[in-house]
Amino acid sequence: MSWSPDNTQVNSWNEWDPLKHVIVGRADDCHIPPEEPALDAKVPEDSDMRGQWGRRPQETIDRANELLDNFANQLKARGIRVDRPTSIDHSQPATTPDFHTDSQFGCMPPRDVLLTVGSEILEATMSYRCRWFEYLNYRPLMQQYWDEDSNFRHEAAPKPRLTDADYHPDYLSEKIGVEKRLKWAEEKFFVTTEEEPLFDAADVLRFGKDLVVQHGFTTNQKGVEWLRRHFIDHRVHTVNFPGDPYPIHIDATFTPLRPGLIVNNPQRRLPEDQRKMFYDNDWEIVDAAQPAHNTPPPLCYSSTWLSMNVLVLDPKTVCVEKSEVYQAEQMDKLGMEVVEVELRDAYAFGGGLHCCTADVYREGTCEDYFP
Ligand code: ABU
Repeated sequence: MSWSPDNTQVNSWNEWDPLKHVIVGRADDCHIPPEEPALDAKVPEDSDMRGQWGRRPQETIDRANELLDNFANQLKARGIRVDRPTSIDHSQPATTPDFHTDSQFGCMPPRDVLLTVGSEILEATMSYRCRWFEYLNYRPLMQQYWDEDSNFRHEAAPKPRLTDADYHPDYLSEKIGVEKRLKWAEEKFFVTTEEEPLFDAADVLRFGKDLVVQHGFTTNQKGVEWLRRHFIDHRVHTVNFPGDPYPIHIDATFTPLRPGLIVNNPQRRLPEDQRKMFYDNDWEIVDAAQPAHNTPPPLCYSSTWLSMNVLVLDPKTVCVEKSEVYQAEQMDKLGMEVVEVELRDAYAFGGGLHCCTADVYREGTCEDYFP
């Protein structure tokens, strides 16, 4: 069956094949959650977010939604079907028999929660307590896809317990310092323990038959092992980026643009021994351009490297945030047509252009790029 915007089909095997159907997040009712171990470990020590929590100011929610709506319309104008989540009430506490936190997070960014591999969409375990119920924002869409596509596989990884045993207490100190954080990252000592499998979907990059997974704050080794046992027809590779003192999510660090070409954050270079599979198969890994900004926008969890958090529409076309002029220039030199998208005022809601989307359908099949 060929693709039609009216028939849901779930199919996406990599980060670059022609995009036809995507989910774009919403900023609705987004909260800065109260302190909790894994979240605190990610908030930079000098951040304006330390000690703050509660619903984000309405004018910032409205502005972020304006930008997300515009992005959705840009994609629709290119013939791409865009679906949006249904916001739950994020002011509600998240309580299970094992933990309690006073509020939730939001329905941005979907990339953290939903991992599409072929005809499957897998809900990640997540590792923040405030994000435990986040999948509920996407359940109306999952139900719709289930009803419309008889091949769709809706899967959910085992919900973690997220007791205190999931977090290293060393990371709970107020002042750790970047030097110690970098040493810990080098030693692969992260905030999450190996108590149970944990992963965020945004730690996974899809290269057809190969899945490349970052081990860091949000994904532990058991999480990678769970993915390996789940995707039995895939090869699952663990990667680390020791230059990152706050390692969550791979998509501001390692960005494939098309078969054979990856852009890598120059402060978070993939170690030489982990490059072998790429070099053995004639892939090029180039340093990303510098971000255009020295600091993230206010109340933002992410780093300035959202500059390279781009959405590839097809192997020749990429969406780049409008103010990220150096990244756009580099993409142009790498032979990509650049689509400018204004999103910086939505960064604080959970990320950039890759983060704020989740694939539903890309043309193409499962290829072996690393035979
Ligand atoms: N969600 C991607 C954020 C990564 C970073 O802060 O660099």
